[in-house]
Amino acid sequence: MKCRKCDAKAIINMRQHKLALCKDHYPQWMLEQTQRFIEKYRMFSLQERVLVAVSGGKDSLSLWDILWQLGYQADGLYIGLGIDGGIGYSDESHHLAEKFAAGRGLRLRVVDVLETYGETIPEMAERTTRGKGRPCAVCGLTKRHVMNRVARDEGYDVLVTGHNLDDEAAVLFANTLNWAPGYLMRQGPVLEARQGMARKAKPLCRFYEREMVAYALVRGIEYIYDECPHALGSKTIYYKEILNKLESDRPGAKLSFYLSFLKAKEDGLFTRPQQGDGETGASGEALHTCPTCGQPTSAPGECAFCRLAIRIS
Ligand code: Q46
Ligand code: ZN
Ligand code: ZN
Repeated sequence: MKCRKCDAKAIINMRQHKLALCKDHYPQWMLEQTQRFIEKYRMFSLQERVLVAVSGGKDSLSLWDILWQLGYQADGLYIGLGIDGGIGYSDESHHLAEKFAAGRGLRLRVVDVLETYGETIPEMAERTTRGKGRPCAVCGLTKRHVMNRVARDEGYDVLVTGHNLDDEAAVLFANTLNWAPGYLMRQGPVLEARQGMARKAKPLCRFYEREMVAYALVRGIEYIYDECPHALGSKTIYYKEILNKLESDRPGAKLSFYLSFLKAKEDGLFTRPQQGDGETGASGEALHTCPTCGQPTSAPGECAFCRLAIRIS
């Protein structure tokens, strides 16, 4: 198959866009599309300071690469979770993130959870679930807390993550199965800044996972291939498999599921219940401020993270 824009061999065929592109035109198209989404959803401007949450995986490193090429002021944030899983997962992902930043002269901020809070994520999970649960709940809570803290303390205007369309469609699917109105209301390409928290944006939310893999490969980005060992058997992976089946029968199904949701939201399908003047949390409840860390929390008193973490400093 030939590239739509020149005679060279296409490296990717995007059936949902009826578009095949070569190794030169594909990355260029990704840059143009990302810029278009940044503007369309009013994510951030060239004058704003952007913090990219970097895991060492293909999505976050590709996102950082795209923003760097587009001329945004984007620093990276790597959070050392202390996950080994027999493959040295955290060490390897940290090494790749450092290498990526050094190769482009970019600034990578690093927060090591063990150094900062005295325990790795698996240790925190072991203590709090007595070895019974997955570390993902503790991990998600910690990552959100650290990202918000660094964005606020270091004066970033926006925090961006590398969630792609497959991630967003799987989350949407889960939230729809549960009819979780608070989460549905907050899902989207941008979440505005609120009560001491930076704006959040997902510039890759309209790109398929396979498009992200192709971008990383064509740009020669070295990323960690292995998933976090704790992701195995997760519900998200199960939902992704279901959506992949749907997509293979109906190319474009995932994109249309996500875009139709955004359109329905825009048309007012989900409206916020009256809550007075205050901010509300994921389930529509009023927000309070944690007296220890100053981040918003849904109940009065310390937030879930401060209740979880042992403080060593
Ligand atoms: S890193 Fe953390 Fe994920 Fe690993 S422990 Fe679970 S939440 S699976 S995105
Ligand atoms: Zn071409
Ligand atoms: Zn707190």
